[in-house]
Amino acid sequence: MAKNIYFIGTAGSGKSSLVWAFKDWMTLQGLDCITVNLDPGAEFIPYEPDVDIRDWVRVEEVMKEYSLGPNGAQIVCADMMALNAKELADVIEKFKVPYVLIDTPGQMELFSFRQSSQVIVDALGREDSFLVFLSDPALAKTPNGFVSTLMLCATVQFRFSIPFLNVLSKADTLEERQLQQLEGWAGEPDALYAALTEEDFSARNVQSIEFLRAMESVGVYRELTPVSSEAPSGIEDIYNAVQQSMEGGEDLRSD
Ligand SMILES: Nc1nc2c(ncn2[C@@H]2O[C@H](COP(=O)(O)OP(=O)(O)O)[C@@H](O)[C@H]2O)c(=O)[nH]1
Ligand SMILES: [Mg+2]
Repeated sequence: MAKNIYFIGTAGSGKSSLVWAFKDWMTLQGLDCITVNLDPGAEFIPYEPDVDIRDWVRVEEVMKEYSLGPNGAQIVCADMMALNAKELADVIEKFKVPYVLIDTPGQMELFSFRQSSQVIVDALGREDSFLVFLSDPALAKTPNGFVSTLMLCATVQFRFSIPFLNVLSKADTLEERQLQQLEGWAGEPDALYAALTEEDFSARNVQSIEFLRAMESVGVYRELTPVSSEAPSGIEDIYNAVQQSMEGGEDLRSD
């Protein structure tokens, strides 16, 4: 069975770039994979997807056909994808590759909060799925934003209940000092509590601390893996996490 790796994150967090960089890395390692675009509204994709949902569903066409604006059409498209789930699974199956890299819609909620994504995950094989959640440094670099991105990640994890890795995308855009600070917050809740208190003493942050404590106690608080599609860096860490989630973590590379 192929391993399906989903890349999920807020708009512009770097999903498509990471799919491209991951594919590139896999190819260099001699690992066979295909890329799947699940964004029916994608205008530019930095790689040539092997399987493209736009062959079945396109936002511009739905806008014309149903006289809808872009937002309404995106939602209709997200729901229409479920109708093509079986066919999509059949097409992917034919490639007979061990890894399927799946790029999801730009707007995270279209994939995370619509029922159709569950239909797709099931059709492609839930048991063999892995989720890479991208935290955007633009949001994650302040203590309050960091908590927000952890909550988004927790929400996605809660929706899908499949093994996942929380990555900090575009790590190359951060200075070493900032990167270390973020890694500190991720690895050490007390450092984040302290940063939140330092950031501001308002009720808003007291609430963030309470949220964080709750997340810590349910085990959502996990490490954050810095990656960059530009550098590139951290890609192997994603691969290792995927391997570990599979039985025995067997490495398919030739040596
Ligand atoms: N510096 C830097 N920029 C990145 C990286 N990944 C993505 N970007 C840029 O961020 C923007 C959004 O990336 P994209 O992959 O389209 O995000 P998506 O909406 O999540 O698919 C683009 O302008 C990318 O060039 C990265 O690792 N480093
Ligand atoms: Mg994209």
